[in-house]
Amino acid sequence: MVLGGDQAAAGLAAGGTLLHSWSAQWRSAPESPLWKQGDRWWTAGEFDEATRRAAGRLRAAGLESGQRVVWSTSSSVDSLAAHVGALRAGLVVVPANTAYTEPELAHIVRDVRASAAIVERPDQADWVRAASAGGIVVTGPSLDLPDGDPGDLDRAGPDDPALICFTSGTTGAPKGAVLRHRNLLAATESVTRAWRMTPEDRLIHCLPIFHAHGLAVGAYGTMTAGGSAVLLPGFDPVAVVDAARNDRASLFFGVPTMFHRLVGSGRAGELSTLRLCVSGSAPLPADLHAAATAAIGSTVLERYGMTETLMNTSNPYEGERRAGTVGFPLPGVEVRLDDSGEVLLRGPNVFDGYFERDAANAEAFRDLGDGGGRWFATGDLGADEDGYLVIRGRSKELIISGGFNVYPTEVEDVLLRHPGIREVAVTGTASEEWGEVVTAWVVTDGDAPTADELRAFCQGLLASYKQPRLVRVVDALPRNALGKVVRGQLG
Ligand code: MCA
Ligand code: AMP
Repeated sequence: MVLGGDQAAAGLAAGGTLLHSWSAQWRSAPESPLWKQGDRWWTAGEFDEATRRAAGRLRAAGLESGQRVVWSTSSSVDSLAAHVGALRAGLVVVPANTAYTEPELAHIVRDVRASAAIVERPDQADWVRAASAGGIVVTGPSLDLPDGDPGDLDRAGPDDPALICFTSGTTGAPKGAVLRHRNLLAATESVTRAWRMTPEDRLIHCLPIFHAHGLAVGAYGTMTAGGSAVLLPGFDPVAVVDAARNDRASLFFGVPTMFHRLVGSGRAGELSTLRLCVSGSAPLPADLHAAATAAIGSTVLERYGMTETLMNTSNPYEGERRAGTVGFPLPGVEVRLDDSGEVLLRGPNVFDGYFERDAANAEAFRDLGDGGGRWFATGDLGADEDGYLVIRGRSKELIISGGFNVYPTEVEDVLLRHPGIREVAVTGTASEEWGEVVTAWVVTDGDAPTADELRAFCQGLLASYKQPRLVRVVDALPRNALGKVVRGQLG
């Protein structure tokens, strides 16, 4: 099956970058509101100025185009200005979850040979310094560095790298997916068109900005549409409904856990004034789709994305938004199912490789000899239901908890260091609130550790969302003829 794909017909812009489109927008309407943080609104002109200042400071600190800047902060206008300023100066931004512990952050800093890090906590700053070879610029989100001349901005071209986003992909240690300016432009434009985003739109932004959902769809989408966003520091149902009412918001983007909590809050009906509520990053079960749709009073739109490809498919803005499906390919995106049902993707949004990972890159892409270029193998299993794509499961061993990805081997490697654990396998257990929670299946020599003990053991080694919430003791782990653990037979 092949779905979608005609980029020319989609009329996507070619040749430019998001930076050009944003700066043109800000120059033409400098008084437009852009971000609200706390009680303060930032106009487009103020933000433009803040990004120039940020670019000037980063350059004055000796940073040059192409160098990598690790960026690990919670949502704030300062942090977004630092991010955009870095891109405007030609730097490559490497987003990292603020929940990462020292080994997780150090891996990223070393892997990309970071020249700078924008972090918000003193412990993060210490970890970055310890992990780098020296000479690294370490600063906070407000870039407390001497001012400098921003010089020529927005010089990066469509083929230049913009972001390196870490993910474990289908296998192995976390690796950096290199997203080029042309990938960001294609993905952002296709989403803003598909969802009819305009300057009138106002997004309730409560997703973390260090993942593609909050960053590319939320923040870049807002800037590309020329709209505005209320930046919330995290997800709180009361703050979300307050923003809908007090700030006359029109859009909400969230993960299924957020929709679950909104329904549970009893206040989802206050979102009925919104034009569109979008769910993504993890499967939205059909019953949660129905409950959220009934509570909000308008049909939630589910879409499907991935760090390596940004946004792939979406239920239609007009027409049936079908529960349990992720809709149709976005403009320019081609979707194909191979014989095993694996979802393959091709299009201007799709990255072209992990940073310095030849072996992983050879495995990730397939040339099917159809003359249209290589396909990216997603590790997701799909089916075609009347042209709607259904994600049936995953061939990659990935757990998605509250929209965050957890790779079993990463957790197993840490748990095996526990003196009471002889063997361990990690799986996801279905959870109404989280989608899946991390479960450790352990073989022990004596008394089994409790989940709390294991979480305490993982402190400082694994981000909290990767730590097991459930522990199951078994006599032996199921293994195949080669001795490999068959996680699928657990639970
Ligand atoms: C927080 N905790 C979690 C999670 N989040 N545990 C498991 N899974 C999680 N997702 C931990 C906290 O550290 C805390 O641990 C405990 O759970 C309770 O926290 P709580 O206050 O209930 O959680 P929260 O802070 O309200 O966070 C829930 C959340 C958050 C708002 C749903 O997880 C979230 O923002 N998720 C969005 C993830 C996302 O943006 N994914 C996009 C990536 P302790 O008690 O030990 O302190 S995918 C992507 O980008 C692609 C392109 C796509 O398709 O979108
Ligand atoms: P990440 O690597 O964090 O970007 O996560 C991408 C993965 O999230 C995809 O490969 C899918 O497995 C999953 N995903 C994202 N959106 C959806 C969705 N709407 N339904 C099912 N799975 C999804």
